[in-house]
Amino acid sequence: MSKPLCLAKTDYFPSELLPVAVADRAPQQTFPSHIHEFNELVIVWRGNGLHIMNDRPWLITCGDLFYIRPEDCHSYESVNNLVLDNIIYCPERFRLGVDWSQFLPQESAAWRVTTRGMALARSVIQQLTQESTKSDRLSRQLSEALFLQLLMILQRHRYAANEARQLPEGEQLDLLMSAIQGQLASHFDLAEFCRQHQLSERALKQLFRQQTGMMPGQYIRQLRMCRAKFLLRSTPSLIGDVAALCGFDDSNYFSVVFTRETGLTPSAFRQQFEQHRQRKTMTL
Ligand code: RM4
Ligand code: NI
Repeated sequence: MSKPLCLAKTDYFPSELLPVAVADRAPQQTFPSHIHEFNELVIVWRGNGLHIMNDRPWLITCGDLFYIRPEDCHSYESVNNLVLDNIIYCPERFRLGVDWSQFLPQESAAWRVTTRGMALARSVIQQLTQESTKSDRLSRQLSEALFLQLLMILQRHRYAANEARQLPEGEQLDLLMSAIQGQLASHFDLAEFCRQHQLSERALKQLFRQQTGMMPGQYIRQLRMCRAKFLLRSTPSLIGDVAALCGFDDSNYFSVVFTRETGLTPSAFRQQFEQHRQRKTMTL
């Protein structure tokens, strides 16, 4: 096999003094196999494409992160609106007394970054983009410091692409809450939710109870009742439709549950407000 293309520092860094540069690719076109005279971090923002690294193919999309050493050989194929940033750097140009090996994985590896991590990285990269074009001493130091900050953020918010990610507890709850809210009109299956997100159902229920003082099932029932009360009061929808919007297929069963919870049947509940409204308009 012929030797792969090697990208030269002089072609990609505006000056010999600069330790870091941001090469944004919006879009990243297909690009032939190459190695580099420098190191490279690849952060994928949007779109998708096939990234081949050391003969291994990766289907990449937003949130993917690669740490690429000079000798790693990679290419981009069959790209589709792929948008990424290459943060390229030359360790021998670093001047801050930092043990960089702490912040760079030893093996070249593929990672995923959480949405929060991506947002934090984006803002540091924006600053770095500005700073890294200037070659005075302070700008070089600031670029190096920003690069260090970026590495730390990535380290904190990344997880190995091939491992199931254990969400932090706060995020587990956020995910559960938004799934519940989004599915009030249909049946919410906690066991299925836990399977999908590789969470332990028992631990999640316990966490939920600790944080809310309720069990998930109770919470869902109460949310449904709140929605039902609101709809009965503020819309002319038929009771059967209100039932369906609150996740009850059977409107008789809805009435039973509603009456048990509130002490009034759905229509009696609605009537309360109608009488109230009528009285109000009469006195006007
Ligand atoms: C290319 C491609 C390469 C990168 C250079 C700097 O478009 O992304 O991987 O090494 O830019
Ligand atoms: Ni490259």
